[in-house]
Formats: sequence, structure tokens, C-alpha cells
Amino acid sequence: MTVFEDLANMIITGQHTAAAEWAETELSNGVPPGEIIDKGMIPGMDEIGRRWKNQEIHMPEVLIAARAMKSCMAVVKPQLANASDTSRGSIVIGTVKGDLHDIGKNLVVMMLEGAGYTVHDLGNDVSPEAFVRATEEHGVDIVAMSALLTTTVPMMTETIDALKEAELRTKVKVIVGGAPVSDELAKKIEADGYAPDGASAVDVISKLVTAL
Ligand code: B1M
Repeated sequence: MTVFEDLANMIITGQHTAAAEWAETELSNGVPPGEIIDKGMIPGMDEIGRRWKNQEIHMPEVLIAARAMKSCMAVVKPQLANASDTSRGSIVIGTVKGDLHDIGKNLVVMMLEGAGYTVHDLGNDVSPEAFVRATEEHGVDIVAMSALLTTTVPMMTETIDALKEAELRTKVKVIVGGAPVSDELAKKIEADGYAPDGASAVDVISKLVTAL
């Protein structure tokens, strides 16, 4: 078993304190934070997704795994943060209204902050009106939306419509992501970009910011 499998198992079994301590130790041993996320944390959560889909586990197991993921993120996040004071651009991000899934969105936030962007994270269950308010308030370049449920994907369209209504759509670029989202869907709802994961979100956003 590799060391990363140890961490994945701690996530799967919901050992939040052990997972956070593991991350702390390995960061101090020089393991890059990106490797901890990609080789330990995400595979652990992917396995939880597989077991839940196959009805091998129930909601409490999912929740304790999510808690372990968050404890680990709290340790890894400061190490990903870019030391530079110069922002590459500003982003408002949230999981759309009706959707409480925020683990993937939080990983995307970590990657963006690590790449030097200023991120205003609105959390989960974010209404179109709240996206509009934050876009106006912070004068951002990018509006980024996450959705994990097929039933909440239409909220992305509603949010884009709300941005149009507020005459903000031409001033910002919109990027969407999350498991039920695809490049095709992004084009259909007239978003400017789609990313399947945090690293690609950084690439897509960097192209969109350059095009502004
Ligand atoms: Co829910 N859930 N869940 N869940 N959950 C899924 C999504 C589901 C696929 C499970 C299943 O049935 N197989 C299913 C959705 C089915 C569908 O609509 N197609 C589902 C369901 C049905 C539900 C409930 C309705 C269950 C119920 O109550 N009966 C309910 C809904 C609650 C609500 O939101 N209103 C619910 C609840 C929950 C919990 C609260 C228990 C918990 C969420 C905890 C939390 O997030 N704080 C939970 C979890 C953990 C999951 C699974 C198991 C794991 C999701 C996750 O965190 N993955 C999930 C099954 C699965 O995904 N296999 C499932 C790990 C994470 C790193 O990946 O979120 O995909 P992901 O993020 C990735 C990419 O998608 C991408 O980058 C991330 C990093 O690589 N990405 C972006 C995400 N956002 C992006 C934005 C971008 C770019 C990339 O740009 C803006």
C-alpha cells in the first residue's frame, strides 16, 4: 500500500483527525500539496462516490468522509496559497441554488487561489440574485458556478439570465463545472467555458481573463 492509499483510506473511513495529521506530516516531509489532493484526497472521495452509487454505504458514511475531506483541505489550503500579492484576476464562485455539494467547488477554489486569483467564495445553495449582487459588489472578471445534481443544472441558466437582466453578462466571463456538466452543456447554456477539474479551471480562466 502506498502512503497516498493510507490517506485515501482515512478519507473513506472518515478519520478526520488522522487525515489532517497525515497531511501535516507529509507536507512537512516535502510532499507537494497538489499530490496530496490528487493522489490521496480525490481517490478517497471517488471511492466513497462509487460505494454510495452501488448502495454499499449510507448517508452517514458519506458525511463523515466529507468531514475528513474538509479537515484535510484546511491543512493543505494554506500551502497552496500563492505568496504573490498581485492578483491575476478576480472571481466570484459558488455552488448553485438548491445544491449543497461543495467539496469539489472548494477544491477548485484552492487551485484558483493557489494560482494567484482573488476568489470570492459564496459557498453553496447560492441564488442567482446572490451571484448578481456579488458580481456587482466585487466588480469581478469571472463568475464561476458549480453543480453536482442534474436537477440543479438549470440554475446555471437562471443565473446567466439574471446576469443578463442586470446588464452584467457582457462585463464578465462565465465558467461552469461539476459532475453533470459538460463542454456541450456549457455551450448550450451560453457559458464561456467549462472545466472538468480544478487544474483545468485555472487554465480555462487564465484564457478567459486574457480575452477580456
Ligand atoms: Co450527493 N449526490 N446528494 N451528497 N454526492 C452525488 C452528486 C450523486 C452523483 C450520488 C449518486 O447518486 N451516485 C447524486 C446526484 C445524482 C444526479 O443528480 N445525477 C447525489 C444525490 C442524489 C444527493 C442527494 C439528493 C441525496 C439525497 O438526499 N437523497 C442529496 C442532495 C442534497 C442537495 O445538494 N440539495 C445529496 C447530499 C450529499 C451530501 C450532503 C451527503 C454530500 C455532500 C457533502 C458536501 O459536498 N459538503 C454528498 C456527496 C459527498 C456526494 C458524492 C458521494 C461525492 C461528491 C464529491 O464530493 N465528490 C457524489 C457521488 C459522486 O460524485 N460520485 C454525490 C468529490 C469531488 C472532489 O468531486 O464534486 O465532482 P466533484 O468536483 C470535481 C469536479 O466535478 C470539478 O472539480 C472537482 C475537483 O476535481 N468541479 C468543477 C466541481 N465544480 C466545479 C466548478 C468548476 C470547474 C470544475 O468551475 C466553476
